[in-house]
Amino acid sequence: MKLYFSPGACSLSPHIVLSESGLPFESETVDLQAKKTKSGADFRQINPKGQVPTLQMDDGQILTEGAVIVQYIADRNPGAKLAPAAGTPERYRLQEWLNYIAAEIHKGFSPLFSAKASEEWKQVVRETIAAKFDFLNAALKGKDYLMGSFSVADAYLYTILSWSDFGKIDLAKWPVLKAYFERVGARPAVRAALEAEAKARAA
Ligand SMILES: N[C@@H](CCC(=O)N[C@@H](CS)C(=O)NCC(=O)O)C(=O)O
Repeated sequence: MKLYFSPGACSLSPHIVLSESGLPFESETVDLQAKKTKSGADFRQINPKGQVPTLQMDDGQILTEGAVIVQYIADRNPGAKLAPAAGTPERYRLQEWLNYIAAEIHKGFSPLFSAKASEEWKQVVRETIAAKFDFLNAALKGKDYLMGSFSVADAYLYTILSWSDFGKIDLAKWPVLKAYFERVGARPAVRAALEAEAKARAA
């Protein structure tokens, strides 16, 4: 498996999952502006969407869309228990979370990264995100992780929450969510992925 990633981007989610899985993998950074990989390849030839995360699977095929990539990785090592077995009701619960994180939270943040978005619009975006954080804060009450035990959905939500400071959203307003963010961030495999991305950023 090979992960194409950009340090700190949403590709951190599968990077965490690879780290949690204990599976061997390769990785390469992508310059998202230039659409070039670190080794100089034209990234659009690898993924015509020009987006990370992008995963080269064991059979050489390219897989895109973070919510799907993390499930592929989890299914490569069921023993790591990163996702319930396919076809079970619990797997649909996981997919319910992954789709919510992708469609509502992840893409909800996008305007906060846009140089073209006005400060007025960004404030509207922050209010929309705040309502979703109210929901997450309530949903996580009494739970360590979204599914009870750690799953790929936590890797994804952690990644998006890590953008809060940049987006000028103070997580302290949601104490349960903040404690959850710190809990996920303290996991050794998560720390390892963060360190690998910091090193890649510095290289
Ligand atoms: N639908 C994709 C979206 C991925 C995405 O938004 N990737 C961003 C980084 S977080 C990206 O590659 N942006 C560069 C671009 O869109 O040109 C997914 O869920 O994986």
